[in-house]
Amino acid sequence: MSQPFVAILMGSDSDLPIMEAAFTVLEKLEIPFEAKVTSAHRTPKATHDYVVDADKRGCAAFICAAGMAAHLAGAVSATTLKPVIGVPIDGSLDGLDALLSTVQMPGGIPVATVAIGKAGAKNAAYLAAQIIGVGDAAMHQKLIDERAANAQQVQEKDAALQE
Ligand code: RP5
Repeated sequence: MSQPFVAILMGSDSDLPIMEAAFTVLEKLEIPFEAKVTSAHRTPKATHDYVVDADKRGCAAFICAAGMAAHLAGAVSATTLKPVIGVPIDGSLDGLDALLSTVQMPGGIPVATVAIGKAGAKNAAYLAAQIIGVGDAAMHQKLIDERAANAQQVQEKDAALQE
């Protein structure tokens, strides 16, 4: 079987500039990923077929970004038992419409919904890394090291402030 990877789905190429924040984190952690523009509404069959295929090829987690009536993460979750992380995109109404569309899933079909926009894109990648880290000691250690480095940065900034 091929190496586990993360699949990043976007409802539109207009979501790409936001989702680049997820690409950066996955690249830093050396996690293979695929990025695909596919829509729950505009290309429902292609979305379904991609998810079924990615699932079979060893996708460890799906990250789905969509704005407005953001049903992509929900549609993906309906198709797979792999973890699905939803990133609401601000396409209208400050992204609140997308947040609610992504988070309000019926029982049994979960979507782990992160913050609206770039902060969410970044955390979606970290959450996918943590999911992989459950069964991968090397990934788990990378995340421990990264948190330690982040903590050290905060302490250094505070130390500079106290001077
Ligand atoms: C959603 O509608 C997409 O995910 C995007 O966030 C939003 C607008 O799409 P475009 O009209 O820019 O293609 O489906």
